[in-house]
Amino acid sequence: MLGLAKKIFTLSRICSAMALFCSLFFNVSAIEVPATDTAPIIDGVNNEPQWQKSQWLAIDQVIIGGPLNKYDFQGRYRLLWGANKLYLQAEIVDDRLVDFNADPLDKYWDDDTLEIFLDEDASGGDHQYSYNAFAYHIALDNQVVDITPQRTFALFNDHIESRWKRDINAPHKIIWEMAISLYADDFDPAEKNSPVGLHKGKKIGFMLAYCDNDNSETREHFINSKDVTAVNGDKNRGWIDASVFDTLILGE
Ligand SMILES: [Ca+2]
Ligand SMILES: [Ca+2]
Ligand SMILES: [Ca+2]
Ligand SMILES: [Ca+2]
Repeated sequence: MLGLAKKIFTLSRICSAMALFCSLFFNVSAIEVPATDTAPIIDGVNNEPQWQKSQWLAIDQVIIGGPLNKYDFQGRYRLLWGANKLYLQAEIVDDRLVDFNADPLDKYWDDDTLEIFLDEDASGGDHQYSYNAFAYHIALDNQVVDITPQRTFALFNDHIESRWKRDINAPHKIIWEMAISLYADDFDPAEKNSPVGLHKGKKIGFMLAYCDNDNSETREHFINSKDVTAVNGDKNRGWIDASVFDTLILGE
């Protein structure tokens, strides 16, 4: 028994020493999310003091499209958690906001859309046609869409409360705020599902991206919070494989 404990201890020490190497080699990183006792108001206005607890993180990795200029797109985000919700505030600069496809279930990825990748138990793995993880697309009308196991598109509006507003001092800048409920991989739209409870130390798979279209039939850029290793030349892996997400750790 002692021998086994020692082996586990030794293994954990090796893993700790390897953590930096692993994080560099596999491009996996952990983000600590501060807790808040007071829920921010989801109104697209950045005036709650609790946001100051959280560091801004960049949305700056071009996954689809050519080089970006700063007028075309800039983005950053920060996170808080509390009361069994994950709170997201994103600051987006986009020269033209478009919603060409009015039907929220029609080619929603070709309109300006914030995309939240969430893997409630940080399991990683394939989630393209399962609820092992979600790839929520939040449209400019605040509707939330993902693909179902039946390979159809469906609304998940009760999973995410979302509001955005233009900054009156910088009209191309918007503040987008969300309160997100997390659902486990046993989610079943035919049943009544309860959101998962959150606690300090919980790990959650997460990434954030923006689909930017301004003038085109299909989106012009897809910009991610994380660089993703390409498979067969394709970096757009988040909607298929939760193993490419970052890991959130819920903190104090
Ligand atoms: Ca607010
Ligand atoms: Ca743009
Ligand atoms: Ca999962
Ligand atoms: Ca746009």
